[in-house]
Amino acid sequence: MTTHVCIAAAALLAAVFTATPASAHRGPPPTPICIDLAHNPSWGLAGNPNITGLTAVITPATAINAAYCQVDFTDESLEGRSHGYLHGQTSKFRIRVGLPLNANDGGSGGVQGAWNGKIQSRGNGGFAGNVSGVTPATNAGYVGTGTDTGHNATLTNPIPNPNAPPATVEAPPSEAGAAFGLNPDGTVNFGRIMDYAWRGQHHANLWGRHVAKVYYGRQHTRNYFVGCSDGGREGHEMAQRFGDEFDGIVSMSPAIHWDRWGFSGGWGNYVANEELGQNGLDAAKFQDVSRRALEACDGIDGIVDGMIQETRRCKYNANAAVCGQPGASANPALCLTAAEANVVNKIWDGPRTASGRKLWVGWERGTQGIFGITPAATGAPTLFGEQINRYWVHRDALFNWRSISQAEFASEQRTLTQQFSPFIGSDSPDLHEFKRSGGKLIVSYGNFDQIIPPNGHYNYMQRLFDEMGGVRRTQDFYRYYMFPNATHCGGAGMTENVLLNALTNWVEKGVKPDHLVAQVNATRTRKVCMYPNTPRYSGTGSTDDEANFVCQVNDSDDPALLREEAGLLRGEGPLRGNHDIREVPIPHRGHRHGHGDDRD
Ligand SMILES: [Ca+2]
Repeated sequence: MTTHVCIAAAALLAAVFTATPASAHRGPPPTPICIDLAHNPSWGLAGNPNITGLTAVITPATAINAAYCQVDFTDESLEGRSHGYLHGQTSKFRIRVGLPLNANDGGSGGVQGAWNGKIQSRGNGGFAGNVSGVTPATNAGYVGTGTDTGHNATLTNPIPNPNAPPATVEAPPSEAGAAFGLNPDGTVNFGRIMDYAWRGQHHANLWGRHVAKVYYGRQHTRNYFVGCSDGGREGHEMAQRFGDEFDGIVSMSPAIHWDRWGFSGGWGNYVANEELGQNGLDAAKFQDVSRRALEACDGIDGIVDGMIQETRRCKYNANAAVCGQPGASANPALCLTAAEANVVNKIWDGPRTASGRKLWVGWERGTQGIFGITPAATGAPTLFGEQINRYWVHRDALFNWRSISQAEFASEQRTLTQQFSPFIGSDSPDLHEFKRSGGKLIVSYGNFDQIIPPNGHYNYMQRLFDEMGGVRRTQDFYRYYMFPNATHCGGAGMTENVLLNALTNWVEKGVKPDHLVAQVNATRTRKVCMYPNTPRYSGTGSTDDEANFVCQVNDSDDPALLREEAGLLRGEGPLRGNHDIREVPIPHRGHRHGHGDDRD
C-alpha cells in the first residue's frame, strides 16, 4: 500500500473543487491536453495524496471504438473501521474515466471537442472486481466511468475443496467471487461490501464529473447511470442514496433483492441434493420439460408464436412429462422420473418454509439454461446461491452447501437477509428525493431470465406503488417493462440501446415512453408496454408487426397474479447510513488533511 492520507468526511465537504483554476481567469477557462491530467497538479489528479497509480493517455481509434482520453487511477480516500474496513485498510477503487477527445486533443463535433456534454457511468456484472468498460459511453460521445467497485477479482488463492466439485475454492486473501467480503481473520469486511454495494460506483461517478469539468472547462449537462444485472442493482442504489445527483438511470435485469434472489435462486440444487442425491438436474431432461412447458403455455396469450407474454399465467405441471404420460417424451433419456418432476415443480414454484409459506419467487416455466441447476453431477447453486452464505454468513471457505436441508433453507435465507440486506439489499422503495429532483428510471427484465428469477420485480413494483403514491405517480418517473422471452441482460429485442434511447428522449425532450418496441427477431417486432399495462392485438394485420398491437391501460396488475406477493421475504435495507461522501476527494492545494476519523 502506498502513501495515503486519513480523510475526514467533514473536511472533504469543505475541500470541493477549490483546486479548479477556472475562477482565476476571465473568459473560457484553460483546459489541458489528455496527458497533462497525469502530470499537472492543477487538475486535481496528479499529486493528489488520495489516489495512486495515475495514468492518462489517448487510446487511439480502432475499427470499433472512437479515440478517447483514458484516465486510470486508484481512489484510496476512505480509511479505517469507521468505513467498515480492517484497521489501517483504505478503499482501493480502481477507477477509469474515458473522455471523448477535447478540442485541444483534436476532438470535434460535440459541445467541447467530441464530448456531448453528458456523463454515463457504467455498471458491473456479478460480483464486480473488474473495471467496467467505458467505450459504450465514449463511442456515443459521453464521458464514461467504470470501476472494479473496490476489490480485485483477479487476486486469487485456491485451496483444495473436500466437498468437490469444484476441486478448489477461493480462500482469503482471495478477492474472487464472494471471498472479497471475508477477512483472513474470519470476520466480515463490511467496508469492502459497501464499496461493492454503492460506494465504488458513486466515487467513479463523482470523479467522472470532476475530470470532465477540468478537461473540457465546463460542467456536464446530464448525469446518467447505465447497468445490467449487478449494474442494474447499482443503478437503483444511485437513485435510492443519491437521488438528487442523477438525471436518468437505465437498469436492466437488476439484482436489487441481492440478499434474497441469489440464495433463493439456488433452491433447486438444495432440493435436488436432498430428494435425488445429486447436485442438480440432468441438462437434457430439464431442457425437454422446459420446452414442453413453453409449448403448453404459448397459446394462453392468444397467439401461438413461441412466446409467452405472461409467464405467471403458465401453470404447466412437470408431472405431465413423467415417463409414460401421454405428454412426455418417449425417449427415456428425456422423460422424467416422478422424483425429478417433483424437483422441477419446486424449482418453478420457488422456496417455501417448512409450513408451506412462500419465501421468494421461483423460476419461470419455459426458461432454459437456468444458472447452476444443471447438470446433475456438477450443477451447484449459483455463485450467489451459496457463496454469499458460505463466505459471509458461515464465514468458512469450506462450508458445504449440501449440509443445508430444505427444512433449514428458510432460516438460512432469513439469517442472510437479516445480516446483509442493510448493506447490499438495493430494494428501498423510497425514491422521493430522486423523483423530486426530476430523475427518471427505466427498468426492464426478460421473463425468461435464467440468472435472476425475474418476478421479484413485481414485488418491488407493488412496494413502489405503495410508497410513491400509486401507479400513475410512480410512472411519472419510474417505468418498468417486461420483455417476453428475453433472457438475462438481453434477447428478444431487449437491448441497452432501446432503453437508453427511451430514457434520453424522456429526460431531454420530455417524450414519455408509454411503450418500447422490441425487435424480437429479423421479421418480428412487438410493443412492450410499461407495467402494469398489457399489449393487445388489434385483431387485424400481422402479429409480427408491433403497429398492430395497442397497450391496454391498467390501473393495477391482475390481483390473481399477485396472490402470494404479500408473503415474500422483506429486507431491512438499504438506507442505513451512507458512510460516503458527496464530493471527490480533492485536497486544498498544498494542504494535506492531517486528521482522520479512524481512531480505533
Ligand atoms: Ca404466445
